[in-house]
Amino acid sequence: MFKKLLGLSALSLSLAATQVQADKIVFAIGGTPQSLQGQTAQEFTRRLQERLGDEHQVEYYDSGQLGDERQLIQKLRLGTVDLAAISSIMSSVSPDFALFDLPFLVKDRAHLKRIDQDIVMTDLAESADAKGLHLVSTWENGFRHITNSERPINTPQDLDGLKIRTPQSEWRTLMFRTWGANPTPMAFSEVFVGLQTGVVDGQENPLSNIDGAKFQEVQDYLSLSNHVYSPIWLTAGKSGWEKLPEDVRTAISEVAAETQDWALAKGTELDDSLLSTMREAGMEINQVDRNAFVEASNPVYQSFSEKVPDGQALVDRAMALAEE
Ligand code: EAX
Repeated sequence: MFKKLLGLSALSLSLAATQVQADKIVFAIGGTPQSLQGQTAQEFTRRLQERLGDEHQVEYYDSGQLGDERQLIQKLRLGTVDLAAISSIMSSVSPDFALFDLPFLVKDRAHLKRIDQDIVMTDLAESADAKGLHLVSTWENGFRHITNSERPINTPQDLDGLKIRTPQSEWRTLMFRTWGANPTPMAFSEVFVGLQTGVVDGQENPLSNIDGAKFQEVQDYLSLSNHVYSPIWLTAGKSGWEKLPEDVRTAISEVAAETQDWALAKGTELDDSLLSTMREAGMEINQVDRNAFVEASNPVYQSFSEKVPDGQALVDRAMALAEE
């Protein structure tokens, strides 16, 4: 009798254990909680948890606690992380994502939404799929600007010799090398100390990432360049995604799409309000000479059309979507 009971409870315990494991959805980002990607990820987590109810538990980690974006991609493929937000380094997964590393291509958020619908969720999602990743939704990192500790950047010549930290993306380093800077790729979590100790002179990020990581405390100049619009993709590992129950996949996809609208609206609002935050922090702010930068950017477009299969066609399609 006792033996039987013991056997039963051991069985139900192990069943419960598998169940808890199967129903946990691990979600991680590299950014800080205050950044737009952090706020978006929290909003998504809250909405998804509400939608899924008690049977599933969304476990959320930020600030690179589960690894930087490069490591998160590995973990998505291994299935130890279910969902992650991946930004600029998607171009290292598949080069067509470097479409977002073409300077001044994305005009505004309305243009972005059309590119998302007609190019990202079709062509780029297919490329990601071939590399073992499932693209769930395009969220916002934001329009990027340049900060540094030496001087205002007006033209590419002003970048001459400056060590500018970039994400670990060969396209972003190409862009900054083309403009005359000395690009230094490193993980986001190392940037504050890099700027503080002078290992690098500057960096480039959207205002919400700058504020989220408090770069204004260690940088004197903010040059508004809007050089690229940087999306952040909610991504799953392909095989992990296929193993999720269908209702969970639907819930994730629908909640992620709603969260995209939230993120774009929030991004618009932050672009405005964070300028005052930067000014109040004592940064000297200027607008770059956009035409000078556009003129200096041709080699990046050239390289994209040479190196990326159907690259020129992608650029033409993206540009045509600006007109609507
Ligand atoms: O979490 O590495 C970067 O600069 C990216 O903007 C990243 O998304 C920050």
